[in-house]
Amino acid sequence: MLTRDQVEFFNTFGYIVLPSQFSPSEVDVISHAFDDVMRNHICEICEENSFSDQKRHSVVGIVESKPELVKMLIDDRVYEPLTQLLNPGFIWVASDGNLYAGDTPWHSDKRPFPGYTQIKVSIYLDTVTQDTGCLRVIPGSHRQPINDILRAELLNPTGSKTALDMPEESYGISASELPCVSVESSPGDVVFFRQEIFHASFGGKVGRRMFAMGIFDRPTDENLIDSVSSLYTHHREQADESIISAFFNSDIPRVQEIQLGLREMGIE
Ligand SMILES: O=C(O)CCC(=O)C(=O)O
Repeated sequence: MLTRDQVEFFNTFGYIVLPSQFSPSEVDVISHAFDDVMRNHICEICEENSFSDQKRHSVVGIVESKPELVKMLIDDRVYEPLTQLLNPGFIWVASDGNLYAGDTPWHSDKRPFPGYTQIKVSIYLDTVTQDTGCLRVIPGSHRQPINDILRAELLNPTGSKTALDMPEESYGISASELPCVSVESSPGDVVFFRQEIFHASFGGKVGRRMFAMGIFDRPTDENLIDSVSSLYTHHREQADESIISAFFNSDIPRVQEIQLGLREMGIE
C-alpha cells in the first residue's frame, strides 16, 4: 500500500518509483518470461522477430501472454497502489514489451482530460540511471496549463510528432539538458507514472529492456468512452487475438475486475 504522502506526491508530480518491490529470484522469473516473448513474437514496429539494434522492438500484449507477468499485475505490490491512484472501476488498456534502440524524445503518451487519470506501470529489467536511459519526467507536466505550454514548445507545430531538436530552438539547450527528474530504476523496482506527463530517455544502452501496462480510470464521459474504446481496440488489433481474448475471459478475479468496465463500455 502507498502512504497518503506517496499518493499526494503522485497526484502532484505525476510519477512515483517503488524500489525493490520484487526480489532477485522473482525478477529472474519475470525477466525470463519477458525474454521468451521478445524472442518469439513479431514486433509491431519493425515487423521482424529479431531485434535489429536500429529501431525500438515492441510487442503488444506481452503481459497478457504470460501467466508469470499476469501474476505480477495482480500482485498486491502492483495492484494495490493502482486502487489508490485510480478511481474504483479502473480498467485495463494494454501492455507492451520493449527493447529500446536509442534515445526517446520528449513526448507525452496521452492528452490530459480534467479529472481523468491514465497510468503507465513500467518495469525496467536493466538498471537505468540518468545517463543510461532511465525515464526522465518533467514533474507536474501531466497537469494543465503546463501540459499545453510544453506541448506547444517541445513538440513540432502539428503536435503529432515529437522533435528532438525543439529544446534547442526554444531554449538554446539540447533535449537532454531540459530540466527534469531522472526516475532511476533497478530490476525489482516498479515505476508508476501519468501517461499525460512529458517524458523522455537519454543515453540508454541498445537493447535495454522494459515492459509496461496501461491502466486507466473508467471513462464516464461519452467522448472519452469512444476514445478509450478505440485505443483499446487499436492495441488489441496489434496483439495476438487468441491471447487477448483468453485474458479478457480470464477467471482470475482481479483480471476480471479490471475488465468489467471494458465490458460495460461494450467491448467483447
Ligand atoms: O524508456 C524509454 O526510453 C521511454 C519510455 C517511454 O517513452 C514510455 O514508457 O512511454
